[in-house]
Amino acid sequence: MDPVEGGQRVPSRQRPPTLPQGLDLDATVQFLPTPEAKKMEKSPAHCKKLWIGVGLVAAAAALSLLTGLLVWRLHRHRNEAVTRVYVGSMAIANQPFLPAYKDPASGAFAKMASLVSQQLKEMYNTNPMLGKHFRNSSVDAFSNGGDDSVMTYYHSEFDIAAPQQASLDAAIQSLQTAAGSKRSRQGRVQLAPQHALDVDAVIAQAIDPRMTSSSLLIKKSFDVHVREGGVIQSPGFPDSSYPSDIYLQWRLRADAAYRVRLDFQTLSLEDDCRRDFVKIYDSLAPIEDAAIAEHCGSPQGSLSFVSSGNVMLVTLVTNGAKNFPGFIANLSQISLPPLDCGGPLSGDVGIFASPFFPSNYPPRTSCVWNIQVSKGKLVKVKFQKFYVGNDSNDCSRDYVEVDSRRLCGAKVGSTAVTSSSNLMTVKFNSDWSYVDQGFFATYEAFIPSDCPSAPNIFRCRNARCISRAMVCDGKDDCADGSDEFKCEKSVAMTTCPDSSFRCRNGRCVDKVNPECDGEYDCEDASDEESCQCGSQPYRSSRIVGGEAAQEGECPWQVSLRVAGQGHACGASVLSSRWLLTAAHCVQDKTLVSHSRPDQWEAFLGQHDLSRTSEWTVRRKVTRIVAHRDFDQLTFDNDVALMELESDVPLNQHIWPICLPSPAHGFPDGQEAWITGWGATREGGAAVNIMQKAKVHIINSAVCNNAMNNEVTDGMLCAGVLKGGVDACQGDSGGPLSVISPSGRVFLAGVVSWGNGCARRNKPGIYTRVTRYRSWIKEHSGV
Ligand code: 4AZ
Repeated sequence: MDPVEGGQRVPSRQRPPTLPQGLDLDATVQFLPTPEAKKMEKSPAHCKKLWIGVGLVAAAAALSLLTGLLVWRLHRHRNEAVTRVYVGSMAIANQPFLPAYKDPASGAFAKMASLVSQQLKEMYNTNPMLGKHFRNSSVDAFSNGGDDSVMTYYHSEFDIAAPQQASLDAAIQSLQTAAGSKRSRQGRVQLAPQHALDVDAVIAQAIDPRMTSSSLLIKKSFDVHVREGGVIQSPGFPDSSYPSDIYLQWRLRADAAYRVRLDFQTLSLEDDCRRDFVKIYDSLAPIEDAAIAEHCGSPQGSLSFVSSGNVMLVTLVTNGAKNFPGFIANLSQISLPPLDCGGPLSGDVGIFASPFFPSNYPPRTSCVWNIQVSKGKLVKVKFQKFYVGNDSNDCSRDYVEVDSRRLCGAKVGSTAVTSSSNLMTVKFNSDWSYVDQGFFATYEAFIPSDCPSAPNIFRCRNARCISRAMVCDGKDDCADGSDEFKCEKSVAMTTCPDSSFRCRNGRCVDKVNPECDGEYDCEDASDEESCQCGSQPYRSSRIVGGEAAQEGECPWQVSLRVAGQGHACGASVLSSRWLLTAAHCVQDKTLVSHSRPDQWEAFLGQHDLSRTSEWTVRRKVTRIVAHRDFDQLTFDNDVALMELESDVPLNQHIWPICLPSPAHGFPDGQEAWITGWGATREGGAAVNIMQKAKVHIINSAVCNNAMNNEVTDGMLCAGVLKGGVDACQGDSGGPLSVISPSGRVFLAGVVSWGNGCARRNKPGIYTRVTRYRSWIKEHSGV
């Protein structure tokens, strides 16, 4: 049986009996005997007395019957039997793993499954509580446990009166501890010698009740080997929303001595985890202790998971129909050793990170780093990023331990710890359940100094003590530069070549587009900051020559409307407060003052302009900052910011696009997207349904040739030179976006101008956003 068909429910053979016919509350008031009624008709005085007497008796009878019935019902309800399902795993030490065990339809599977079921029954019979209430067991899967052992995944059902569930849970728990450790095997029961299974590491736990809801109509399991890679996806992805009321599970296996790696490209479900969720387990059974992640909505942060062994289970549960795209995830296997984790660290500076950072660390992992710096110096470790499980007092689950002091939870900003000698031991530990992104740390040696600990004293890196007033005064008072190192002024003086990214600490990174690419390229992690942007929950494969976008595909696209005129321009969401548009959209016209904020309204989360949906947010505009050097003739510096009256909630349908750093490159020929509600042909009208079209970045020299040298350094050309695809009237101010290799969407341009629409050899001209990155920061803080 499929494991999800069990669950906590009333078993059909033990339904409470229906009440005897007529024995309900209405029936009880008709119990007056008919002969007495006839007597009452003969004598009116006598009759009245009789009526009162009979009425009292009847009322008393009805009351006692009602009370009795309620007590009976309560009692029955309390003792109603429910079926409780436990899922579990156990290792069988004396059996080799046969490849046929991977196929639930094979004879070998059936034979082994039958032995395991018998073994389970015997085990339950050793405990009176379990033996009495046990109904049946079923084996769901096997995996290679290594060293001539087979890992078995099963579920067992018990029928029990509702009030006794806790005792049953306790009995199951005791079984787990008795048989679950190699040291104590007193709970282990052997079958007849020829069938004896050497059972160990028994785990059994109640299943997540959301997985056994009776409303789940479709229940399916898929067995996938990840050796050759591949993908798994929710049904219908990306063309249609996933169906409702389903339970699907993917049992993922890697070769022995390999781990399973799962990387979600897209994960977008309903926001309410009680209804729809994806849950991932470090096991082939949905054992709660082995749950390493649960997600609903459009989660941010790392969506890469690595198993501790060679199996992983991905489950999808959906309830009730709503329009969300679902997920797609890449599969791969990675060899178990060598795990890049722990070891000696020498030298006076260095970096280290939790395994697979910035992907989530695997469960059941421990690493130890021994840092040794030069004699006479101390060690300072700075955790630049720290996301290690939940914060708790004792940090007993996932933690980092520095010289016996435990750290856990999420730390905002960098956290520093120092040693009391030139040695420092850093341990990392993850337990079986719920993983996290982990940490990224730098360490450095420093010379201890005996500067008085006073707020007006600054300790230089070389241990000199200087007055704090001398810090950042433009003079190297420490004689090692450390008093001038982190000053805004000195950082501002650091310039990097055009193509290289400047970290906040002033270092230049010579890597193509390092910002928000998931790798830490700056020691201060500034290249991976402010990266809550550019994720496209509904990505699928009029603008002129385009097609209708999917609802939610461009959550940064905004419709700007002028009071009384409807849609006028597009814009992009930069944050919950700020939009970016074109300066030419906000210039005063003869009849309308487009430069006045009160003339505008912004519509966010929209798809069809003819109607608002539950995702639409409408906001007044309080401030417009148009570039002061916007040139009405040349359209140079065609960029403007709009501040919204109040913050908009960010969600799957309203989300900021990533702003590229000044050094971000959008090479010639690169694919880019234009979106909006503008005209679908030159001279045509705006449309209701958001359109999208694919164009390419066009070389500036080629473009200038085609556009009479009217293209400035602040402009970027994109289009299709043979014509037919272009932005058009009404698209102005909207985004020209580029999807980076990591999947994030960056704003390359703002729709600005063109020679007509979609004409041959007349590309569209866009404001080059990289040129205005610092202007945006200066005026909006984004
Ligand atoms: C406009 O009028 C407009 N073909 C926008 C883009 C282009 C032309 C006109 C580019 O809003």
